[in-house]
Amino acid sequence: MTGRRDRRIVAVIGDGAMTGGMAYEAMNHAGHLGSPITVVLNDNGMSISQNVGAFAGALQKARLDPTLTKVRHEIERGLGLIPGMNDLGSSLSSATKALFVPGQLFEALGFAYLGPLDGHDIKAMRRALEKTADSDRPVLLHVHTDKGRGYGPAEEDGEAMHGSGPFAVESGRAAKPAAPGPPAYTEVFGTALVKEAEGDPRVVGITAAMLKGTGMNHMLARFPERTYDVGIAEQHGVVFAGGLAIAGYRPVCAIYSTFLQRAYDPIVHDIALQGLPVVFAIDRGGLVGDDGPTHHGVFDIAYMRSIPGMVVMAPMDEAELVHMLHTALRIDGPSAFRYPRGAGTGVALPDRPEALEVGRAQVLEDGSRVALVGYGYGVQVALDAAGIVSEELGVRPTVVNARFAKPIDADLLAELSRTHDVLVTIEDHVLEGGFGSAVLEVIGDGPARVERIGIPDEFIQHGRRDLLLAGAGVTPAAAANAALVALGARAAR
Ligand SMILES: Cc1ncc(C[n+]2csc(CCOP(=O)(O)OP(=O)(O)O)c2C)c(N)n1
Repeated sequence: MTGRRDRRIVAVIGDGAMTGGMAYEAMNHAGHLGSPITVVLNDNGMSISQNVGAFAGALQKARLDPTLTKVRHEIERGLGLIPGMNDLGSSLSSATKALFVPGQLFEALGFAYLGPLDGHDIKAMRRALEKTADSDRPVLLHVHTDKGRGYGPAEEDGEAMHGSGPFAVESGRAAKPAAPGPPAYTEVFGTALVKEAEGDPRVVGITAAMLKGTGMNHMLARFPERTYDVGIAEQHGVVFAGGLAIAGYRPVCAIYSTFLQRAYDPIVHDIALQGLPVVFAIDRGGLVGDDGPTHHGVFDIAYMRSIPGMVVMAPMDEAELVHMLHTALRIDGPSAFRYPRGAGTGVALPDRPEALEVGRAQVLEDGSRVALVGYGYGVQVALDAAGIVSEELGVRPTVVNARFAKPIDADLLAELSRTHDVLVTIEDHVLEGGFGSAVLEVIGDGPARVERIGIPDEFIQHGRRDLLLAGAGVTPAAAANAALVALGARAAR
């Protein structure tokens, strides 16, 4: 027999995480295998915001039920007396079990259910964990905790403190008050969506447990009946959007780039294959900074543009984000636009959104020899790189806002390739399969030479966004250098 069998596996899951389907897939499997695993359900009633869903509702009811509190105390006392969890299962009368619906669900999945216990009672927790260690079958230990327990400001506002920047310990307030500046892309999206929804009753918003994070809180405040938080269930959220689209709605799914990865299959099968007009507002496209490798959104161009019929775009600034949402809602099929974390560029927002011509790039500066073609955030890099190139070369380069990765503006790219010596693509996305790859597919054979600026084929760690971008070589200096070296105007370093 290989593998270690002398250890008991303990998995800890939050009640928020329990809204994701994979939790049930795993429990269904463990219950079938009968594996002696302990699952600790850390139930604090909170996801990032208040937890949502029918199951969360049942947990909440259990939390408030005084009879249950009494039963819980009896269970805790009983724990000291009963040698194995198997016995415990049968020692609870069916009437007691019926009091607790979530418990029944776990029992049906093959788990012995134990709880709810006070997760802050260390002694009771130790006893419970020791007891479950003796059991020869799966056990679910349900514990109640308070989010932020032990630290006043976090107890008061668990949501705000879920993921915080540096703060003053005494007050819990941000160490540095937010500097006034341009609004975040997320906020611009949230308010633009409300405006679109005001003009079109078919528009509905969907978020997966990220109401504030995606700006969908604006939609919830204005149109609660047209806003859906599906929980940490991106896969379901996308299929749900498909259903709404079939029913004649115009669903807008606002999901972070990294979290949308787990909905890839429904995007392909349930949306694109059906040609449904679902809009994917992909927030946190690019490197996100401090949240690190799990949260960088650097694969979405590749995974979206490989899908037939998908329109894939990225705005160069927050004003264009407003236009792209408007454009997406007018496309008779699936579409997506990605935008970065953080503040916009500070441009004025349009009074009236316009529908962009699908598949058309925008020439921002008409120059020669070098064409800097940016996609999304890459356009800002291209604009700055243009200054460096023109200073060193004495010639103004062309700067293009690509807008679309799919359908890509093949006509313009072919013309740029004919009329320039070097074309540099710039994106904050992995080079493999990204925007630059799309350009190579169209004009890889020349005549212009194509250089690509983007994130290398490795996982990027956490850190300040500007430092990470510099480390990855997605900077004006790197883009200008690529152009100048390719032209022979600078020696390769
Ligand atoms: C797939 C996915 N979707 C959304 C998020 C964002 N997210 C991070 S923590 C969190 C809430 C988790 O709540 P819970 O599991 O109850 O843990 P708690 O923080 O309350 O202990 C969410 C929605 C994520 N990390 N992953």
